Amino acid sequence: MTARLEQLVAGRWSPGRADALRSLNPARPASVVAEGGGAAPADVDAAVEAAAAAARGWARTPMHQRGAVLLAAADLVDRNAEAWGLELAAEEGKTRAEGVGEVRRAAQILRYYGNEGDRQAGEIFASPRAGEQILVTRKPIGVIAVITPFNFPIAIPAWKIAPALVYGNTVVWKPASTVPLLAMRLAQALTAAGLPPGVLNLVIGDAECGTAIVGHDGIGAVTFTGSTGVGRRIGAGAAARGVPVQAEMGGKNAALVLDDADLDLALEQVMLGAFRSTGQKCTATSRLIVTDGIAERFLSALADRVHTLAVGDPTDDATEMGPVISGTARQAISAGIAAAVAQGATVLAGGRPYAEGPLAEGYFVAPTVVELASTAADIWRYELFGPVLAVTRAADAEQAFGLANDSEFGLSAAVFTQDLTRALEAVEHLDVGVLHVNSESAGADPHVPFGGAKKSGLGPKEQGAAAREFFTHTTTVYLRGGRPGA
Ligand code: UN1
Repeated sequence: MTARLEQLVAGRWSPGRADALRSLNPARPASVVAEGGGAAPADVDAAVEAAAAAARGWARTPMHQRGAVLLAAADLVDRNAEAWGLELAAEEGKTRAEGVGEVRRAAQILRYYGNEGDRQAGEIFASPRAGEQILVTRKPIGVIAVITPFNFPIAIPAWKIAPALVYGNTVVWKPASTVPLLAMRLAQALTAAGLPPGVLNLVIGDAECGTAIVGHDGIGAVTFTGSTGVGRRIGAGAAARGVPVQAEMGGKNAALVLDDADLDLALEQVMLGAFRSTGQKCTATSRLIVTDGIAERFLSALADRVHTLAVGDPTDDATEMGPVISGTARQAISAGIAAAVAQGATVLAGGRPYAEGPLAEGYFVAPTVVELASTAADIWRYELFGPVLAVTRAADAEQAFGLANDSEFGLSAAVFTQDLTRALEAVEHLDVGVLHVNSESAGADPHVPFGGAKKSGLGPKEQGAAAREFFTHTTTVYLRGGRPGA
């Protein structure tokens, strides 16, 4: 059954005034998941106006009360986890188990920020002057533009919208147009939880609609997760207008399997890092560096495991990996694999398109492992955002660290070793925003900073206390009593 795609502006749900948008099931593209009018420029204007009109009242609402709305929404999201997780699998293509897990994760994020009122709200410093204290208080920015990607259709929106709201901002949110149903689910939960009209506005539209939002005069800050190209364009445009930006962009994340690793553990974790969510995570493992002592053994076990990975309809419980998001994505990833082979890579597993049957009809890409002839290959540098792992060998740990750092990106990495000294060297040498020791390169908890080093991101990090940096500004108050000498 096709869901009705609607916009939420000023507390009212209605179809947008632009051409119809539809989201498809990437495993069976003939089946339409949601359909309805996309957002037109007039819808964007109305959404920004509504958010601006709601800003003052929401900013004055006590933080505990704002948090209570998030906590109530978290309960609703949790209660619907099974149903919405299944919808997520059908609309985005990750497996049902991952879909349900993601919906629960969204609830966990809402809960974390829902409790923000119980935490420290600012700081007090001593003053060099008698009778004075210096307070640093936090205030909301105003209207935040939230632009979210397809790959975590409910968790990433939650981790941007929840802090934006709890710190007193209002929001105009544009999700990826491939996943409108899950966006509507989150907005429905927040509305049903008691969010006042206009505090959250959902506009679902094309890239032009996104450009209209981030370039709108009424926007006070932009938070974005998505491709490097789009993130940099948003950053440049916003900087020219003096608008702060938080952009979470590319990764080319390495897993390093060193000679002393527990190979069974490393194999299981590399599989998860590379192929969960069909490799469509900015934190996915897309490069694998193995040291010579274990290279043969590890790569042959990896190829065997990849060959048996169950690829299919993500709503089927036996499936371990679903499709990629679209035909365009399938084509770009397949072209990336072909280019790697043309540049001398050896295919250890996968590598070929599905020629017939349901896997050829859906947007499926075979889980693929290629061993590179040289790290000059494009696949070593450019993110494919799909189930493709590029492998190279290193003589020792030191060379492995150097190879891992050989990237303009520095989002996450995973290192597998049982040697504490090596693990500490990895912490020191690897230039990344998130480092996993003996676990896969993806995964992030809501109470700690998330974001990349080098060119993976712009602006303050996300999550935990880091989110407060972005979603508030400070007022430094030199506070003295009114009576002279007192
Ligand atoms: C995770 O590693 O679980 O777009 C989260 C992404 C990241 C989130 C990754 N911003 O994939």
